[in-house]
Amino acid sequence: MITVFSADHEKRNVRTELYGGVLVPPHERAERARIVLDRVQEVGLGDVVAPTRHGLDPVLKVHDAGLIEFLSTVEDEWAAAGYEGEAIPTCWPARRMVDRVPRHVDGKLGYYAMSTETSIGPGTWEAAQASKDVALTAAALVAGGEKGAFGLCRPPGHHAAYDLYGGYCFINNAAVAAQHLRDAGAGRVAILDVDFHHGNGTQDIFYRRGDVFFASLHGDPADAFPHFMGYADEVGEGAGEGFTVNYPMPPGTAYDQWSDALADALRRIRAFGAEAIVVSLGVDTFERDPISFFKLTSDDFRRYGGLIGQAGLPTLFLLEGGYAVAEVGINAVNVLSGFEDA
Ligand code: 5XA
Ligand code: ZN
Repeated sequence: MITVFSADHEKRNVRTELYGGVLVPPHERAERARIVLDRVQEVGLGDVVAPTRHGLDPVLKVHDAGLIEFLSTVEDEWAAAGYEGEAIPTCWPARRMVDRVPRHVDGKLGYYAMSTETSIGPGTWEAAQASKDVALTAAALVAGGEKGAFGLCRPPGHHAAYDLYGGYCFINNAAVAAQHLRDAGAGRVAILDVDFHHGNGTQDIFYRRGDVFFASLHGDPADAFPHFMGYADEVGEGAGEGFTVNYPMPPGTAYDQWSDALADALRRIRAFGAEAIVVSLGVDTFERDPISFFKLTSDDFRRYGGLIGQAGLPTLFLLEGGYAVAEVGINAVNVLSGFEDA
């Protein structure tokens, strides 16, 4: 399987994450991508290639132009405001307030952010663009006939909604890639989100569409980020009704229960008639992940890669979360190896 990777992910190198009321070094850090790449090479998964540049047109097919303009200017606006630290929102358009984009950068941050852990610093926007180029280049490989491809994306994407960033995400790589597969001729595309956290951004983007099916297996939002989306009764709306399926699961969930949900999601994807699958591959379902509460083992990742492979569809894997740094490479590549061996 070919891996697409860009060293430009290193340009996102923020120092802070607001976590537990303290500014800590980010869980989502460059070391993660280096370790996954090392593991890809160690097991000889296949060639590693650089992405080609795709510009912003594919991004604007699934995101609000206002969000993209904000992301492309916020680093300069924050510096011009004279602040010492990294850009973190402090104020939101909460219930009964006004839906209007403010002039000041503090207001814009609150308008476009869904959460506060995602500090922005110099190089964040460049890294986010490189990450979507990784996703698009890998999507083009699948559209061109590869059975599988791996986009080693960093920063991740699945929390980025039509007009929101957060949860370490800026551009929704899976959404951009799924749209690319549609535009390249796939009539129906499925997105399978196996990250521990609900893919609220991806759900938001496709919620009213019947051509892209979205399935997400995740920690119950009553107990887990993103808290305000991902319940089982969210099933899509209008033309999209019936094309979103959520599998929220409780603390302590292990492979038996989790893989039952995966089998059901794959059954639904087959029934939908998907011609390709985009997998939002977060490995923060791992038993020792520091910010999650599922109990998958490293062997379980290989097992479920095999289940995805048995679906027999062209499949694009895009890296999302996973913060047990010592095992992030083993776990992500176990999924890919399991898929290849199916
Ligand atoms: O998949 N999403 C993540 O891993 C980010 C979670 C951020 C929690 N504050
Ligand atoms: Zn996650």
